[in-house]
Amino acid sequence: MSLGDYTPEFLLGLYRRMVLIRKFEERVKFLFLEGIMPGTIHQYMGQEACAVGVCTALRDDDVITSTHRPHGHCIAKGMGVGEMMAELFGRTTGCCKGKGGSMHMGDLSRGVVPAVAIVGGGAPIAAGVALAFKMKKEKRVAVCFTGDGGANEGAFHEAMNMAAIWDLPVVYVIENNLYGASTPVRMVFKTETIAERSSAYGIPGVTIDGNDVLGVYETAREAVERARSGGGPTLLELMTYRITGHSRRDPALYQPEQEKKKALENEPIGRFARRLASEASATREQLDGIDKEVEEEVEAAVAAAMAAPSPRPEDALEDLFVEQG
Ligand SMILES: Cc1ncc(C[n+]2csc(CCOP(=O)(O)OP(=O)(O)O)c2C)c(N)n1
Ligand SMILES: [Mg+2]
Repeated sequence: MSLGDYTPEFLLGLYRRMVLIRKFEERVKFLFLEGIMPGTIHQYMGQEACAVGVCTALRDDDVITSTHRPHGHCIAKGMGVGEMMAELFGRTTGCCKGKGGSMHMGDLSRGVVPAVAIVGGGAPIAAGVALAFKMKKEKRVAVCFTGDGGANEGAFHEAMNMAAIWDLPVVYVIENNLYGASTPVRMVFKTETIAERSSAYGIPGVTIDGNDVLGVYETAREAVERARSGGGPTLLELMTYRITGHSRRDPALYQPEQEKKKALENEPIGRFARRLASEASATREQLDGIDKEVEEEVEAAVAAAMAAPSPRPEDALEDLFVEQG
């Protein structure tokens, strides 16, 4: 479909959410490098179209599982940057009251299962969430985000097989950013694509451009509708690129210069902005206005997080168990 098939509000909404992820990540990177923010971090720059495209195809009551690289998924599913920034600072106003940090970011009220940093670990959890929806006859959908590395984990295959035989309402999204940490995908996959493995489970699978936010949205919408209407799981491989290191101190010297240069030209936000402007769906001033608003939102989140209290030692044992009603 062309841009003309969508309202300007919808298109600018996609743009805004991608920019919010990028500006959040860029600010966080500097806070870390300045030594102001504790812990370690895996950042999402360059992959924004994957999270935003997929999550825009979801309802608020649908549920996602995430990875060690969760910030983009959380923002795309509707979590606020305030509760996320506070979580990164380890403050009580954070989404996990400051006890989870980057790699356990999540908020069930927004449909985000707190992230699991075990590579591939979200796959069986998403199958379980989808099985619960099916057993309760709720028309809700689970989405598992994972990386190319996650797709080579044993748990991933078990989950895919179970999801397939039980026609579970789940979509498996592989963000193929060409590297698992520093390992290039070509060294660890014998197949041309990862999606072609879907035939082994008897489910549909497709590989698409993961830096085209509208294309991701449209393909995800089909997969989500198939899942919601009882058609079972889909394997969706999104081709993308991490335009930052694997974790915060990684200079990514293993990424060839030419490859990085091409990836920067193809990064999803600039690409979508150019398309919006050239097809007259938005003016440069509108886009600049959004960029500025988003910067202010992120700055306000930093200020609020830094002013918030840290958890008390005596609170350490709270929130460990959930009472079942
Ligand atoms: C089971 C397991 N093995 C190894 C690690 C260490 N580790 C963290 S991220 C990562 C690479 C994951 O690559 P991929 O799934 O492609 O995700 P990306 O980092 O590219 O987003 C590794 C090996 C881990 N967290 N869990
Ligand atoms: Mg990867």
